[in-house]
Amino acid sequence: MVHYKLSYFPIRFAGEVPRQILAYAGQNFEDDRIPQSVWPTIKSKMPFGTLPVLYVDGKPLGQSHAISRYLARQFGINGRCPWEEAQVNAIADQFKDYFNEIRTYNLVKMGFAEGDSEKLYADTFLPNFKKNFQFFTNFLKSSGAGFLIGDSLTWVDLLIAQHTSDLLSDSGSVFAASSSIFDDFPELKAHQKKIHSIPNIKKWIETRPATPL
Ligand SMILES: N[C@@H](CCC(=O)N[C@@H](CS)C(=O)NCC(=O)O)C(=O)O
Repeated sequence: MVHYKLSYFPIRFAGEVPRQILAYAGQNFEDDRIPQSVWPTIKSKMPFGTLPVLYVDGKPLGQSHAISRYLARQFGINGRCPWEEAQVNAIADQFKDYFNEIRTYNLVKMGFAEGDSEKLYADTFLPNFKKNFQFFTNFLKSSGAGFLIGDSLTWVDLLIAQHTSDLLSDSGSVFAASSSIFDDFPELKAHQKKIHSIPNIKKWIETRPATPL
């Protein structure tokens, strides 16, 4: 049997989707949560000097989206054909662009940078949130099955649903925003409920360590 170890900091953020894919697949895996105090001693041993890193029978793989794609392909949630795979990749890349656009806001919310979080919320977060959630809504409408791509779960459903959940703060997130921002995006709210009701995902969310981000 393959041994999976997912090393990341003791937060959800970039480690959470790989963990959820493994949980969805019913895989036993080592949920390795590295304290900040230990990080400087092991940073240089990582493929890109960052976390998360997935170890597959001891072999390391860096970059969160590469990890998610690899695991999703192993467990059948990477899209059902090359076209769907490409669409899944497009959403993942767009999400990365969105996160780059709101990076300063996120850094301030996480306490890693100084700044006026209310101004950043209004000027940086909100316009980018609206722009991107409209894109995601278009994909949901086009699928018609409650998933972003095709008529079954893909890993980008986990990616977007966790972000929605963080914004809605049903997991006590530092990223909690006013729930009224979803007034124009009811499809995304319904999507989050649907994805987080999948039995293995629901169980994971109920039993994972509670963290603020
Ligand atoms: N593009 C990379 C970014 C990785 C990254 O920046 N990880 C952060 C945590 S979210 C990290 O390792 N920070 C510690 C450091 O750079 O020393 C990915 O998605 O895996």
